[in-house]
Amino acid sequence: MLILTVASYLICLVSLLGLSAAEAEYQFFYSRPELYPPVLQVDILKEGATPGYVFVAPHHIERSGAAIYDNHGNLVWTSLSSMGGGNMHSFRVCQYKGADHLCFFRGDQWSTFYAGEVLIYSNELVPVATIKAQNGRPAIDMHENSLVDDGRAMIVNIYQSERYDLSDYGISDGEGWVRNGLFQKIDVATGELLFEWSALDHIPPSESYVALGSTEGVTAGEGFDAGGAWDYLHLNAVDQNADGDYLLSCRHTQALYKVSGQDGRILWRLGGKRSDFELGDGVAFGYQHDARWRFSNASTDIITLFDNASDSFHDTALRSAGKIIRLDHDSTPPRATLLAAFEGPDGMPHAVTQGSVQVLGEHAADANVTQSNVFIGWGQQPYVTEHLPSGEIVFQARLPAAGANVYRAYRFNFTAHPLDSPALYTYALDTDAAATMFYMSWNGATELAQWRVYGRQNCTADWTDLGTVDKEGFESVFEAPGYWAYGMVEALDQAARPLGRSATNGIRTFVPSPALAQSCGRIGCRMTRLRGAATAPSPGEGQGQDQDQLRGGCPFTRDDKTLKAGLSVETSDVDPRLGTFARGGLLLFAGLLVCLVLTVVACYYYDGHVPRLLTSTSTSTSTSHALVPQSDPELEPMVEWPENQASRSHTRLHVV
Ligand SMILES: *[C@@H]1O[C@H](CO)[C@@H](O)[C@H](O)[C@H]1NC(C)=O
Ligand SMILES: *[C@@H]1O[C@H](CO)[C@@H](O)[C@H](O)[C@H]1NC(C)=O
Ligand SMILES: *[C@@H]1O[C@H](CO)[C@@H](O)[C@H](O)[C@H]1NC(C)=O
Ligand SMILES: *[C@@H]1O[C@H](CO)[C@@H](O)[C@H](O)[C@H]1NC(C)=O
Ligand SMILES: CC(=O)N[C@H]1CO[C@H](CO)[C@@H](O)[C@@H]1O
Repeated sequence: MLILTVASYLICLVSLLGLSAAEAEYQFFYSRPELYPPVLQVDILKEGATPGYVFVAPHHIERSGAAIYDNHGNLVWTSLSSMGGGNMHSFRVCQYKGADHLCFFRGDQWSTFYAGEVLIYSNELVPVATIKAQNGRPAIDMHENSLVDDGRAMIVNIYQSERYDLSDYGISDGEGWVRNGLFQKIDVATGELLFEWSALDHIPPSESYVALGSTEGVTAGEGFDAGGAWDYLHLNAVDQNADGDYLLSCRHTQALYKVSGQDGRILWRLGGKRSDFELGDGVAFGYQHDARWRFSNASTDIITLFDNASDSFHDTALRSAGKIIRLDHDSTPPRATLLAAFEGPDGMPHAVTQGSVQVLGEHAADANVTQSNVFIGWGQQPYVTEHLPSGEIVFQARLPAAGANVYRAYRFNFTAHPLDSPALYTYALDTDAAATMFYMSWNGATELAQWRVYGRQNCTADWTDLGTVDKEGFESVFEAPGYWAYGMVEALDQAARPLGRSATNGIRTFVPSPALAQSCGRIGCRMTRLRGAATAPSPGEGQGQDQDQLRGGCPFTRDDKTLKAGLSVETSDVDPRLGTFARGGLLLFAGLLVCLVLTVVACYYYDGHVPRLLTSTSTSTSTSHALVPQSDPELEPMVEWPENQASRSHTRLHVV
């Protein structure tokens, strides 16, 4: 017996060691089990990092969507709640109607481009504007969307397959096809098209470095049909300056172009086969992204771009980099000079596709831009970094979810007042229980600082104030002494002003039956799949009817607004310090519960059933741009992912 016990504890220890090596990819919340968002792992946070949230929209993962995290990796908001998931890109704060809004692209992927629309959300986290392509063009592509003209107009890009005479390139027994790059400037309020530009009118296919039918630059296309049109240009960024001219980045010609806002003429080319500039040391770039104007006067432009690879910047190691480049138009010939280059984390592979460069702080748009911190998204490598002007990394985080890509990443401050309400889950082991557990969260509520917790024994009783607990991460936990049949929580801001409440009829506390209780502890019940009991029993006809019990929730009543200033409550004599004390106990108990579960799993292992828990946790999903539309994870049958949860059951450890 003793040997068995010792053995099981040893197994437990070994399992724990193995598990701590495996990284959590997704996180589980008791109050919002349907969210299951990806983890943002923060590896470096040093003095000098700019306050503000991290905005990312990871894609090519099981739970793609837009998300906001804080500097410690705590989830602040995920789209998986209100608008679902799917492919979203360039998720960021934008200035619309003079106030902070959220802007992002949403759509489906086809080959190397997308078809979708651009959405603007208010700080109540609801949609207020949708931008669609105009002028009979195909749907908007994901590569660019930016608000200009004080938020009145949006620049978007479009990929359009067009017939093109490719006989010079070897296609003469039928029509040839080229993928054109267009951009439009659209009035947000009216949808009116203000400006349109089409690359095939100005940039010939001969400027391309990505030969027809080759696989350079991901995929070039064969040129035989509309679907396989030659992606000779790959327009991936459009920026507008104060004069109303445009800066374009074209990945497959490896060049930037200045385009006249008057007549669409190309005013100059930087890089590529026909550069108008002499390139100084380290300027040369290739397959670049996110080109932006930072400062301009009559003689000078300062621009930033994300260079996936520089052939000349570094002699020993070819690495992706964010670059700040100065263009001197008055020198002869015009000159491009590298002012700064920011390299990614040590050991990070090249970011072959995607990527972004954001300049932070007061010098972001003046001639002293090189005195600024720079925030970089590493595209195909799911890293984000913030650099001091010296290049030193003061913030570094990554998304461990298998397959994660982030097209563009940003840092912003943002204040949101979500239109929805806080979520709550309450649990007690039995109705004589020593404690009732409260798990609460409010997706996107940036002003939330504290929770006030209420309980009652029946639907007509007054709510009893059980105490308050500080917000901790996305989901907070409160352990109330005694059994409470119904729970409710109220969100409070820094000044203890009420912001909103969970369901005002109360959440019925989950109490396991005596049979189920054997698999439960003080803080909750064991996850069935963790035990390996994967085959569902088939109950006979009518079985269970005698034991069935309805949950018995209180009828919904509309929230009485007059109560907003304060609830009519009884006060309990609960010692508020119990909360902290209880959390310590909670951790200890969680550890023991985990050990117990692991022991059980280990027993299965020795039985010859190799449970997923002990096998590799890197369940890989598609990692590169697929050639088919990406399915929307939100439409996958929900029964699918708890299974995946089991294969990543270590994520459960993350939350307790
Ligand atoms: C433009 O700005 C640069 C950088 O500050 C400065 O050196 C140059 O003199 C300015 N040129 C004009 C024409 O103002
Ligand atoms: C840029 O920095 C220089 C030297 O520190 C300073 O004299 C100048 O005023 C700064 N310009 C701006 C626009 O901040
Ligand atoms: C966020 O606000 C703080 C305080 O005002 C400021 O120091 C910081 O630069 C802001 N962060 C960003 C990304 O703008
Ligand atoms: C509801 O609870 C209150 C306070 O605990 C109690 O006084 C009252 O009798 C209960 N009502 C019913 C119908 O059980
Ligand atoms: C160093 C590096 O990663 N270079 C890559 C940049 O992107 C092009 C196109 O995908 C690749 O061919 C390079 O190898």
